[in-house]
Order: sequence, then C-alpha cells, then structure tokens
Amino acid sequence: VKLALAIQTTETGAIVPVALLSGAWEEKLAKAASLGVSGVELMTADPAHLDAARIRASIAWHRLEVAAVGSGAVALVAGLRLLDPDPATAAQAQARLSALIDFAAAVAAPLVTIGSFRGRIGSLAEGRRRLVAVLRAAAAYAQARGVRLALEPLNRYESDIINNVAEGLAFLLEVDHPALGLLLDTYHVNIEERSWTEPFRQAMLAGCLWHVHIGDNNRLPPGKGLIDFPAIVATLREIGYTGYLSAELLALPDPDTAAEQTLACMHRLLGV
Ligand code: LER
Ligand code: MN
Repeated sequence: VKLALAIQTTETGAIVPVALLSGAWEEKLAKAASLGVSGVELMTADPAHLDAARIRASIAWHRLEVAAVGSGAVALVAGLRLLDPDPATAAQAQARLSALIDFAAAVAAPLVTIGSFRGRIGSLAEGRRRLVAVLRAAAAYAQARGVRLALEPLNRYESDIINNVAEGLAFLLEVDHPALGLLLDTYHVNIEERSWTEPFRQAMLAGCLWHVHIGDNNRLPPGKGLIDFPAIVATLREIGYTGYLSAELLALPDPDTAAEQTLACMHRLLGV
C-alpha cells in the first residue's frame, strides 16, 4: 500500500476542513515529500482556474504522484452537487465532473472520487435512476481519458444514497461500467459497517477496491480514536491491496500536526 495526504489546490479559496498541510502550494508539496508519502490527493473545486501542466510538473519535481482528484470541495466550496433538485445546478455539477476528469487526466491522476459531490436523493423522484445515468456517462467519459471514478459510501448523516459497501456494490451493478469502482473511507466504515475488515475484503473480492481514505472514528489522525487500524492494515496486505491510503481528516490541532501524527502512526503500522 502507498500513503497520500489530501491537500487543497490553490483555487479553492474557502478552507476545506479535511484538507491537510499549510502554506503556499510548493510548501505543501515540500512538506508532503519530507513526510515520506508517495502521493497527494488534490481537493479541487474548479480546475478552470488551475494550470494543470504546472501542477503536474511541480508534483513530479517533488517526486510525488497524484493519488486522486477529490470532488468534495466542489460540493463544499462551489455548492455543486450531481443530485441538486435544481436542474440547472445539477447540469453545472455534471459539467464540473467532466472538468475534474479532464484535470485528472492532465495531472496523471488515476481516479476522481465521488463522495459528497453526489448530493442527496431527498424528495427527488427518479433520483437514483438519474445518478445511475450520470455516473454511467461520466465513467465512459473518464475511461476514454484513462481515468476511473471511485464512488464513496458515506455515512447516513452525509448522504441518503450509498451508505455502506453492500449498497455501493449493488449500485455498481446497476451502473455496470468497468470504469466505476469504490472508495472506502474508514471514518464512514466506522459508522455504517459491522466489521473493520469485511467491507475491504468484499470490495476487493468484487475487484472494486480502488481507493481508501483514512481518518479515525472522530475524524482525527489514525491512532487518536477507536478504529482498529492494525487490523485494517493487516487485511489490506492480506488481500493484496496495492492502492493508496489517503489521509482525509480534520486539520486539528492544525493541518501540519494532523499530517505528522497521521504519518507517525501509519509508518509505524506499515513498518516503513
Ligand atoms: C466526506 O465526508 C468525505 O469523506 C469525502 O471524501 C467526500 O467527498
Ligand atoms: Mn472520504
């Protein structure tokens, strides 16, 4: 497995509470590299304001990879969600997803995450059917550009569609596209699953475990809460997961300390 830290790109403006590392862009990359991670997950609200070629070059200069392009900031900062009840806003969200996929391809990111950005079904008639259709089309768009989409089960307080791995796998069957898989976030696993390890096994067995977010049950760095990270790491190794463990957690007490504490714990657990 490889380690990554979630960081905001420079256009996001508002602070994303689960993004790590402080300072200007180059400083963040230098800090990530000195902490010994292999990659960064980019939390991007609007790629139109970014120079993808420069971002790609600066990341490569620090010998880092882009682990993923995260879409959470699109919902949080730009207020766009795929299931927005207003058709014009939903169309804008769909266009933004295409832009994120193009950006991912331009910075050599393997995948784009679909978490809070999907929104909620709420009272939308046909909401599920709409999400299936939107993600099927987006997966085809992504596949044509060498990118994949990772759908993230979210806890019940954050979304009313796809809360656990079983629902995630059922949804993937409906979409039925090889460029759509799953992202499991330990913080959401803690709220919705029955086991620390079975959800990872199930997703892996289905060939769909493409990305992992780490954060403890209180969304602090691993080791600062109750989640059994040793068991999760042992299982990920046993099942042969070679993707990223990407830290997406509260920047407390500050964005640098949270990153340092995360890596102190993860390096110890991984024995690296
Ligand atoms: C939100 O809680 C989360 O885990 C993000 O990855 C969603 O975009
Ligand atoms: Mn997450």
